[in-house]
Amino acid sequence: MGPIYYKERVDPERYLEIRSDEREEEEKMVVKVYGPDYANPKRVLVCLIEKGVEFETVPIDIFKDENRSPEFLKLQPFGSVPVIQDGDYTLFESRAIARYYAQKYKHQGTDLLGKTIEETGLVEQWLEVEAQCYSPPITDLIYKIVLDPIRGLTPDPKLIKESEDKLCKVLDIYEERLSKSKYLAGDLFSLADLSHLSLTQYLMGKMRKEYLIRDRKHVSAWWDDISSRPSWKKVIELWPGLY
Ligand SMILES: N[C@@H](CCC(=O)N[C@@H](CS)C(=O)NCC(=O)O)C(=O)O
Repeated sequence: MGPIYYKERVDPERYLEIRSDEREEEEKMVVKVYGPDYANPKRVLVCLIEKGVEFETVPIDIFKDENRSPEFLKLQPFGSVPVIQDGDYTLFESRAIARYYAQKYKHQGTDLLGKTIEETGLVEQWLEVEAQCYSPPITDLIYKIVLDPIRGLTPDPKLIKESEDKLCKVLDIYEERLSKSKYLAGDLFSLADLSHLSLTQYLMGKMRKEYLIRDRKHVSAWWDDISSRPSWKKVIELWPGLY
């Protein structure tokens, strides 16, 4: 799919009011998100939609090594997506980008960081849990079950089982936590919950591992809640990717 210019929340009347040269200048400033078809970039897309920030997408095909081109490596020296360009400002690492926009537009769209520093502390705690404990085993599963076969590699069932066991231990802790609070950081839907959407969606789709979520009553209710947000539905409608 080619680039998508996402500006649903912008009032179209406002565009009629500004002169076309100003409009051109404004469009140059629209946030560019590279690699919308993959899971980690979707963390950024859903965050931008929740915050009501306009953006456009730049497709990058990692199966054709477009992420290894010299131009792309100038933006992201490690060769992975996402990267954003916001005017002259470039940023990579999906969670850093999501934190940046949650903070930059703290008072616009959904507040994803909490009202007090204590709430923000809990949001940060669960964001770290997502990055350090949840993401590694689920990413291993995605590589073994979805991505490696596309590259012609045969998955090893023993390694799949090991990653699944690791993920189960993390999900058991989530089940306990979510039996006590609606969302990970408390009563608010936050960046911590949002950050789980893009990888968890894989379990529910092509990987056929939805039982990992459905076998846990509170995790299952939490997933139904966060994945039915209009922002996430929009992301998977516009960029279905490999789900
Ligand atoms: N920690 C990084 C991970 C980025 C990442 O692994 N992106 C994948 C796509 S979801 C990618 O670019 N893979 C291709 C590669 O690294 O060669 C982030 O959150 O932005």
